[in-house]
Amino acid sequence: MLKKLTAAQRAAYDENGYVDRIDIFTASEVEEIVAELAEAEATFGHELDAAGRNNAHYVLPVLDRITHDPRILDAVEDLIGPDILVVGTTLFIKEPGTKGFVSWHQDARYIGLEPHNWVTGWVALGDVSMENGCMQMIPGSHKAPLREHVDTFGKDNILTRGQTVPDVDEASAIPVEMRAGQLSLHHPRIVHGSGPNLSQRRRLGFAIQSFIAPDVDQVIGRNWTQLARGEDRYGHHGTAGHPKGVMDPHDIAFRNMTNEELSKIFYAGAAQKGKF
Ligand SMILES: O=C(O)CCC(=O)C(=O)O
Repeated sequence: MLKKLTAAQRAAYDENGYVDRIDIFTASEVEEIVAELAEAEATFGHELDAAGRNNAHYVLPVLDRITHDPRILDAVEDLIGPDILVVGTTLFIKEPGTKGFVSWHQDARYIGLEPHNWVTGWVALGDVSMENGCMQMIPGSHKAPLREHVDTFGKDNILTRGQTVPDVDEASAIPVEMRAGQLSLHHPRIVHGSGPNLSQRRRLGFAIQSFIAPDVDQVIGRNWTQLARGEDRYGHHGTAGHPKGVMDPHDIAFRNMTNEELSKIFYAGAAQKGKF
């Protein structure tokens, strides 16, 4: 029996490779989350910029709470089963009127998580639309094997090496437009990307990259995981804890260490290193 998704949403995920507009947080919950995040950014901005946007759930309790919210985990359980680990998170922020974009890519191409028994969650912490650079998905693209990517290292490309699937049929792309507090879930092999923020509103997204079943191993480098639900009978990964407070120095050191290792995974085989 499904815990959070409707049968239609579950079927849409299988067919299209993603499901969106899943109601999770109320307007007042989003307001509290955004205020907590803004306070942390105002106080510790340098720790939450660039690479600091990776795995910020290790240093900010507000992001740890989102990552382990039972409503989100119920939806994830409907896709990958009752045993759930969290490998990492990323804050995807596009400031008003900025050029940053995310090229067409498949998450599974560079992240080293095999088999593809995992799913990425993306929480809208403000309304997202085409105007402010919401994600766009190529429906059904997850059914094909992994595509070759070209490393572009484009100046405004938010991805580490500007990895890009060439020749995407952009006319078939579907925008993931959502209200603040809604969640989307996408498959490791779906081709997706996002455009620049042409609006005067900040685009604030929190991606949980990713929720994995415990049989999923890391085949390129080293990962740490938090047990989010159920049990881990495989023990493939190092164990990560929860933040002790806001920006605890030990948590920052741990986060930085895991980000260094993540960087090695992202740049494995690359001709050069990019921004993060
Ligand atoms: O936030 C974005 O625009 C891209 C996010 C993304 O590629 C992902 O979560 O896999």
